[in-house]
Amino acid sequence: MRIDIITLFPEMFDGPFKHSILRRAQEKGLLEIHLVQLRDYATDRHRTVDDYPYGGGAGMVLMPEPLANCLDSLKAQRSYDEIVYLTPDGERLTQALCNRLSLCQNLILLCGHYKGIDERIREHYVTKEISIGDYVLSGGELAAAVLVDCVARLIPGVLNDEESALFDSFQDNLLAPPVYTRPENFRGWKVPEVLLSGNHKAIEAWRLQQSHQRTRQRRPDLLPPE
Ligand code: 6GU
Repeated sequence: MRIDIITLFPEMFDGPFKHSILRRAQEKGLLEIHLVQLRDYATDRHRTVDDYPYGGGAGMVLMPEPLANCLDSLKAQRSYDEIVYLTPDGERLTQALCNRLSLCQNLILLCGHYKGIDERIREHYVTKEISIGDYVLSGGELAAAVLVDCVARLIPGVLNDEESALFDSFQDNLLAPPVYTRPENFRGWKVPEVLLSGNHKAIEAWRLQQSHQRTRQRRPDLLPPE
């Protein structure tokens, strides 16, 4: 998968993609991330990318021309499955949406800032608008990093068997069960007996029961209506 991230702050991505699973995905050639500096597509000598909103009000708006030039340039080089705009008024990012996005070959992630981007770019270029939750970030960059992480680990070949996403929280609308490692007795706090039993059927049943109990207690909204 190739992901082009359009941003005014490419340095914000210096950390998140250089470690662990995302790093390995890139080293294996399964994921290619390109950071595109929007300012390079400005057309005046001050390299201006934002302007005051028509009708007044606080904050600046990203101008349509640099955005359109940038998007045209990318679209001329390859075709994209989706042009995603990260915005708090978008569709909520869920595991189901991540699963769908992980099947894409080429994605553009467009990070807004200030009061957002000119509406005409949303109407004429953007194919999907995504929010990562009901709170407001200063810009789309952190949301884009979250999306890349969630999607990349679902690309076939990125996770090994031990890391398999099949048992993650949300993969079947259930929260994951608790996990334990050595020692068996830590400060008198014991690991549940069944996990030491070697009885794989009993362990599976316990994990499923714990998943249901956790989901009922913490996220009843995930369960089907009774
Ligand atoms: Cl995608 N962008 C911003 N600025 N804030 C957010 C968000 C996105 N998702 C949740 N809050």
